[in-house]
Amino acid sequence: MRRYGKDADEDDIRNRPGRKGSRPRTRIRPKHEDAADAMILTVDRGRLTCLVDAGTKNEREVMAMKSRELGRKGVVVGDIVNVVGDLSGEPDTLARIVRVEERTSVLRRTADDDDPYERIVVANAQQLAIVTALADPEPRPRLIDRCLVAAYDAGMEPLLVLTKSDLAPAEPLLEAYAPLGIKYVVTRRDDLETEGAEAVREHLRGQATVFIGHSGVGKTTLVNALVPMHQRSTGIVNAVTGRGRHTTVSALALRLPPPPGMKPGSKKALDPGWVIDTPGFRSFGLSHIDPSRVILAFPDLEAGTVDCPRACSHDEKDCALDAWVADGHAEQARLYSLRRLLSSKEAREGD
Ligand SMILES: Nc1nc2c(ncn2[C@@H]2O[C@H](COP(=O)(O)OP(=O)(O)OP(=O)(O)O)[C@@H](O)[C@H]2O)c(=O)[nH]1
Ligand SMILES: [Mg+2]
Ligand SMILES: [Zn+2]
Repeated sequence: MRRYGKDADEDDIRNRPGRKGSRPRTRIRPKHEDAADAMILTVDRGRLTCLVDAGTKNEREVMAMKSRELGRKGVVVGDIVNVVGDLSGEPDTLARIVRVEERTSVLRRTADDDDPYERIVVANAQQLAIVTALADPEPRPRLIDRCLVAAYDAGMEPLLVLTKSDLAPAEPLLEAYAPLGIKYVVTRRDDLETEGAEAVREHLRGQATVFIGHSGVGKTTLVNALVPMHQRSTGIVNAVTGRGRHTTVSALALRLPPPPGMKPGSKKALDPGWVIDTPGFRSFGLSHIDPSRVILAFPDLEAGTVDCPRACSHDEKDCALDAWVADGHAEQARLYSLRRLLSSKEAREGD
């Protein structure tokens, strides 16, 4: 059963005692008339940083905690919430989150494929930047495939970000992903200090993009270059062990600077886009993926599924896509790519 998503708002819908049957179940809305809308920027052990009055001259960060009435409902980075209480944003104040707005997208992962516990990584983002180093650490195509499946499942647009191009060429990987037609950008650290960052920002304007990927691929390096006024620490060498240690431990949303030549505060500059840095992972569990949602990312193949058996996984003997593609209705390479993604759940991640 899905823990989140469309049905998650049940907390907000209650039967009013004594009125059963006389009225339809309604949402109890203005209980908190002084509530303000806010966006969650980061979550740190029960303390949530909220952006209040976003885009106005009163914009400020307010610390808050979940109120009891939210129950076990999670609040994650990117959530739009209602906050009440001390909204001054002064040091040592704490507001309360009383409501979470319905999410437009939810990026989920589990620790591994058998893990029943879904963790929501980020809510309401439109784009998923899958960050892969071309070397150090070596690219892991299976991991990229899994992240792609997660993006399609979440209804997010994938963007392939290939980092460390000073260490290895991007062409072999790009060739492997060409049939999928995914947007991509290739980066190197030295370039990011000059025009490289703006080239990446062009893919990010006007939407919220989550940066995910294996630890050490350079997500934070990238985000720091994209949002130069905010510097998070990147992989540093641990003085005691002498080994590399990367420091990102929680997701954080940052607003991009306005495009060059655009005055801050001008209307268009209000939504220059958001980037969300996340902690690195070793694996990306996909216990919850629905093949029928993955195929939505392959509109050219969708028509070929009408003759499939019921609940076809599109990766089985009786799947109608083989004959349909053999008849020349779509590119064979597209079907290979779809099958590769669908089987990434079963395959071991190491290859
Ligand atoms: N050679 C090279 N090194 C890079 C490049 N980008 C980042 N690095 C280095 O890679 C290391 C890891 O970078 P981070 O930005 O901390 O990686 P991360 O993906 O945020 O890692 P986690 O927070 O652990 O997930 C750092 O030492 C960076 O300086 C690049 O383009 N080329
Ligand atoms: Mg990091
Ligand atoms: Zn099928």
